[in-house]
Amino acid sequence: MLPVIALIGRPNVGKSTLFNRLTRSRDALVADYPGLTRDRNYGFGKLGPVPYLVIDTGGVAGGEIGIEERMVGQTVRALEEADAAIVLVDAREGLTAADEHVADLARRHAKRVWLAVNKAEGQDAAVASSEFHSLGIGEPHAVSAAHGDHVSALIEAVLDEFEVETEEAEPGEEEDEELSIAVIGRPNVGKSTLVNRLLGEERLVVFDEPGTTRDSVAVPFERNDRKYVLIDTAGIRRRARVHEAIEKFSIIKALQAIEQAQVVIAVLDAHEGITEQDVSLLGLVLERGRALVVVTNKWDGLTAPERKHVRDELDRRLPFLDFAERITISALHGTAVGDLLPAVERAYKAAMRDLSTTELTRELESAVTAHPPPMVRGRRIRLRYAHQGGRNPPVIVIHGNQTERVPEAYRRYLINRFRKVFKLRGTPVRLSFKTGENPYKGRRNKLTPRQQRRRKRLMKHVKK
Ligand SMILES: Nc1nc2c(ncn2[C@@H]2O[C@H](COP(=O)(O)OP(=O)(O)OP(=O)(O)O)[C@@H](O)[C@H]2O)c(=O)[nH]1
Ligand SMILES: [Mg+2]
Repeated sequence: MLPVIALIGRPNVGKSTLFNRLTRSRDALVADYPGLTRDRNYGFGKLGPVPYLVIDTGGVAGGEIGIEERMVGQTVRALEEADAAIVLVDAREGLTAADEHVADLARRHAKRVWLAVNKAEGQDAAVASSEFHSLGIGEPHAVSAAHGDHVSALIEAVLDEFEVETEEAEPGEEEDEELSIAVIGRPNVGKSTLVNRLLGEERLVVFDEPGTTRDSVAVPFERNDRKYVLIDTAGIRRRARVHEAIEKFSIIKALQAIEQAQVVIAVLDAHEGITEQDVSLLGLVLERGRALVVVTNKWDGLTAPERKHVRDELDRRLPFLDFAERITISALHGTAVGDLLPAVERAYKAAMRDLSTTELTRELESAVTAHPPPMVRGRRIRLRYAHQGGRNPPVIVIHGNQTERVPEAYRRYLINRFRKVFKLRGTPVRLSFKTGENPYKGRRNKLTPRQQRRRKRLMKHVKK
């Protein structure tokens, strides 16, 4: 389980700015796809050694009723789902009554509280912090969310007591180990019915316990001599009870399940269509780099034009998921449910594929020959060689010059080439660019044309 951090504070103190900073590190490897929303309230993050989840909340002003009440409600829920809260205040505006109100909420509902004095760039930390001691929620940490000052130190302090999860361990790497699958989706899309179908009746009685708000249920099972673990976020219940159960939907629970799983089955509802919540949850699967199978449930009883409409919607709303296999099913009748595990296996196999440096570099060269990267500031971006930097999801490391300037569209072009050639269907693919050390960096303007030619020759030498 990842530690969960909630960001709370009155309006405009910089919660969303801090959220972006705390979640960006992981996004850096993820291409910007059209349709992939980044303005959301939940995110994966990893700024230091410990990965975590962050919740952004709306501002709590204190006083007025109406919107304010809803905000407080949301904030309290976030605090209850979180392991720790960071209360943000504004160094420029100083202490306000609303800050007292927020501190009070934190005291009452948060498990652990940290105090961040934001917008403190260019100020003496002790001076910026001094008046906030009186909030009585601990030592103030002067930070600048916008500039990133002291944000790492703050987050490391917050996470200090949580275990370091060794992310690179890649559980289930050996063939005979179990494959863990998370089933995620909005309430009432049919997750529990599907899980029941996958597991078979006999298993269900044993796991007839509704999950708590935070915990998902992990159920081991075997199919065709292969061991699986199903991580169910809805709480697995006996068939008869599936319909009575009012599911308590928690994005945090879904994110924890995504984190734990090797492959995600995302369930959509053909009758309801695709909602904002579906889009943002699926975006998070992509950002976390999980292999994915997209399942559209309740396919029974739809007319041909309705089916076409749903397919078109999928294309239109989820273009960033075109890498994933799509399967239409009826969990209720069991139609096509048997296609799921084979698709999960294909996705996992793609996610775990070994890519050779020779083949990657050859493909990079042919991609560059077909479409050279653009010129930037009069110099062409050079991409020289590629090798694999990780699995599940596959990371392809590309070395060259000016690589930090490779445009998004070009990154997507490369990803699509690699995806096609190496058959990486079902898994996100990440590119990581490395610019070679240039010993003349920063001195370019001082060189005469002759020196520049000499430098070029030297650089060739350095590369070998
Ligand atoms: N100077 C400075 N400005 C900042 C800093 N952090 C955030 N801001 C600015 O403060 C304003 C509000 O930032 P947001 O991150 O939207 O604040 P918020 O707390 O999410 O606001 P609500 O969601 O409306 O409650 C924006 O104009 C930010 O650019 C900082 O560290 N320094
Ligand atoms: Mg905000």
